[in-house]
Amino acid sequence: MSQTHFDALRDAIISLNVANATDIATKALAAGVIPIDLITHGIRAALDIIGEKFSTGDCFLPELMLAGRAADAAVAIIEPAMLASGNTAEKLGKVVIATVKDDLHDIGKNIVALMLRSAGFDVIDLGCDNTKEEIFAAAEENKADIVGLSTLMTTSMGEIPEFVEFLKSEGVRDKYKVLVGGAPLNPQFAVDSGCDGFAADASKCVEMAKELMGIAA
Ligand code: B12
Repeated sequence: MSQTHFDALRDAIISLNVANATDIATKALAAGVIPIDLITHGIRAALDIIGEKFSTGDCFLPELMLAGRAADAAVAIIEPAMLASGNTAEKLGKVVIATVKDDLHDIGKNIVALMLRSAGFDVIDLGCDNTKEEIFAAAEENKADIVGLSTLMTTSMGEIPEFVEFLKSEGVRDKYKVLVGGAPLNPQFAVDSGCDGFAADASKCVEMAKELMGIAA
């Protein structure tokens, strides 16, 4: 049953149809589809297909932008349902989250921020294209427990080990847990970069953030 909604949302985004994407997201929620499943199996599935088409030259930047817009519109519909289903009373810890320098991809990072908020974390979202100095300043200012870093581009991955090195040079490496994610990353990259954790999606990010805070699942 849910599969029909996932497929419809995926197809609306692939067809770059913002109105259909929001309409289908609204109807799916009304039919009782679980919000995060709609994001994973509808929105992320669609963007993976568009990304593949882009890399094979079967679609171009305008299509990428329109697909991103349709995905954002669907996430905006799903967001209140996710927050409503969450445990927002108890604060589990403070997370400063950011997409790294030179990277403008934020759809996945926004979903991660949303899931963390809905799980009960306080989240300060710095948006895209943040230097390590900006991220560090925000972590200090907000007394963060966890710094979440996102990147979707191989060309920006190097910002992550650089951030960890920067923490070391400031003598505060152990003050923060560094949790990373984004399509080109993997657990080994996180280990090699000196991070504390990697998560492949928003649900796993919540599990990992709880683990880093010493909270039992
Ligand atoms: C949509 C999109 C865009 C949109 C972004 C809109 C936006 N507001 O984000 C626009 C059109 C702006 C764009 C631009 C570009 N893009 Co683009 N884009 C994509 C696309 C199709 C989808 C990304 C996405 O949103 N996925 C859906 C979300 C839900 O998934 P996600 O981001 O992976 O996030 C999940 C997990 O990774 C994880 N996660 C994410 N962040 C974090 C953080 C933490 C802390 C944790 C724990 C977990 C976590 O949880 C998330 C939720 O489950 C990808 C292809 C792809 N399959 O990823 C290409 C892709 C990333 N883009 C690519 C490219 C090349 C570009 C451009 C350079 C194109 C150009 N010629 O200009 C520019 C770069 C601009 C820049 N400087 O950043 C390449 C990157 C290749 C590479 N070398 O790495 C990709 C892979 C396409 C491809 N196959 O070639 N893009």
